[in-house]
Amino acid sequence: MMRKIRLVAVFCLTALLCGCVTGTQPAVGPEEDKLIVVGFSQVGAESEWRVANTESIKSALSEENGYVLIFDDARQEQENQIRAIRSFIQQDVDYIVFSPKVETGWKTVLQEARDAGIPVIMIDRDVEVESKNLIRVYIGSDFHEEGKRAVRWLEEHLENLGRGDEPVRIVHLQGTIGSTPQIGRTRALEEAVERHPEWELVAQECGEFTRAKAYEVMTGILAKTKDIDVVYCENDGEALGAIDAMEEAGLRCHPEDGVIVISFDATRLALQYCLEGKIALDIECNPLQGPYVDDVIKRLERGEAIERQVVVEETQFDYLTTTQEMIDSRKY
Ligand code: GYE
Repeated sequence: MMRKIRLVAVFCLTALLCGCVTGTQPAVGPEEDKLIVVGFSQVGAESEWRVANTESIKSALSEENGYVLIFDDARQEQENQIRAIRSFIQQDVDYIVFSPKVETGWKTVLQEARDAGIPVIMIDRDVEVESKNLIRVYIGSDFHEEGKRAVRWLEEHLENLGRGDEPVRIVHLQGTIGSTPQIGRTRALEEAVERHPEWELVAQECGEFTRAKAYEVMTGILAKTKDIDVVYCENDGEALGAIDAMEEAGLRCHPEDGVIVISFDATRLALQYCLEGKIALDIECNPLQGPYVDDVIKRLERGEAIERQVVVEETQFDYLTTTQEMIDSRKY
């Protein structure tokens, strides 16, 4: 049984060392000599964002910080995630951390974790409402709010250009269909299109959160029309792929006299595009969730009350405010 692995050697050594200094005091308290075992099921490695997210979790849940981390990369397959979670349950880990590919289809396996008494911490993406009572806490972004911020910026930008009442032809590249970021970011755009009779969705297709798929999809869209004002991409990989396709087709991407490209994540490479004006706006989506997970677990270990949702801090960057210093200081 892996639960609460005892570090006997460390305990003895520390006891010995501290014993020399303090004499009669017990060297290590009963709670201080055990590592917390965490099983982490990551959805895949589809984007720069995802890679940064994985690194953040791995470095926060390190052995020096008191953890044993069992990592599993599901390579975008829900089946693999379910299998990994079952194996974590079998190994009787202390906590399960996971980022689900989509919101649906988790009820049975989450119930199994609940029956085994293992708290589940969701990161990045959430599960559908009916499974929410089976998870302890969700750490991530408010994706609908991210989308609303993008739309507000676009409204103001068009106003500033004096194009507030003109027709706006929008191409929408969506992320993995059914994932929380896709649902929230899509909803915000669709609500805005409803509000603005002059806005038209000329295409809405899935770019799977990858540069390659977005390039392919955008190339197909451009074969049908090049009359495009805005491309709303649900992550940076998609924005880069869409820009590749547009430039190849002879279109200029620029917020003032070209196609206005909107993106999410704010990775270093995409911000470089923002600095050049190829991306007009990049809404930050913070992948550095490791410290949040560590904090939540430590608080649960101390028996403290935890809120159901922990929203990570985020900002946004546009072509006018992004600087090289900001890009250089990015961690991802
Ligand atoms: O925006 C994208 C990644 O779930 C928030 O997934 C995450 C999204 C992120 O592949 O780059």
